[in-house]
Amino acid sequence: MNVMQLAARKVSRRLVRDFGEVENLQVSRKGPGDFVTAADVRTDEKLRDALQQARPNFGFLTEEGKDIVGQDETRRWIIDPIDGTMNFMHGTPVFSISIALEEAGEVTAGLVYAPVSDEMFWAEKGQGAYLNDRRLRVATRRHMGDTVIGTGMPHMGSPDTTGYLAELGAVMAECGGIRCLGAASLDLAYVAAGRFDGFWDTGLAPWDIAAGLLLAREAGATVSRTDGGGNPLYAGDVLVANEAIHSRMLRLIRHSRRAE
Ligand code: 2AM
Ligand code: CA
Repeated sequence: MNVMQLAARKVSRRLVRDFGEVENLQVSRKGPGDFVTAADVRTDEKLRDALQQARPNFGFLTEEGKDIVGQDETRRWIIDPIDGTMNFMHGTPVFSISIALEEAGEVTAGLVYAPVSDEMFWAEKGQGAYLNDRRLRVATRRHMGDTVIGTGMPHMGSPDTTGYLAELGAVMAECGGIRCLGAASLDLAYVAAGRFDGFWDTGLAPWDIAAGLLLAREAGATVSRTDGGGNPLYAGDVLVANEAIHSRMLRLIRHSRRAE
């Protein structure tokens, strides 16, 4: 965790400066709705350098680079140098650096660092989740009407917008409010922190959610796929909330699909 936090803080100084000059950044398109900034690539490289120096044998799975198998084939870093790239490009200060450590196929440590607000969300398996020095717990609200629910909206080129709108309609009709941060890692961190009572999204990549899922679990959330099934990490669809809200949201999402 120390190694991970040092790496995140080290690269964040330049990243925040880049964010201040976002108009001057060279941007390139990376498929529909997805953009890569020069800062993204540079941050990825610098993060890998810092982590590799500290743990030379570990591999990598990162959004910007290719997969690298380490000498130690059982350990790898799962990295998103900027989660919330759209926000970053549009001058909205809601983005994060996400770093997770996967050991023998299981994520054992994760951090989500929002450099503009200087919020370091972190968790180690079995040790709880934290925001800076403060222990995190999921919110205890049990009634949908009291909840604020986070979600990720489909972007250009997403395959099933109609299905999503049915889910959104169903959840919207019962919850207190819907929020969309535009950075899945932070949505999950917000559930861990009790700021959101739940979150669901589909079509996510492992680097978007590896650290955030551990944060949510360690804060006491129920974590599943949106059909209620097992580990969302490589499936990319996720439903996270306290047990009561998770169960209600699962039913709402299932019903909306059947009604479609
Ligand atoms: P990114 O910012 O690293 O691309 C937005 O709801 C979430 O979905 C973010 O975590 C974002 O990660 C992720 N995402 C993945 N693919 C995307 C795409 N093609 N367009 C926008 N967001 C995408
Ligand atoms: Ca991402």
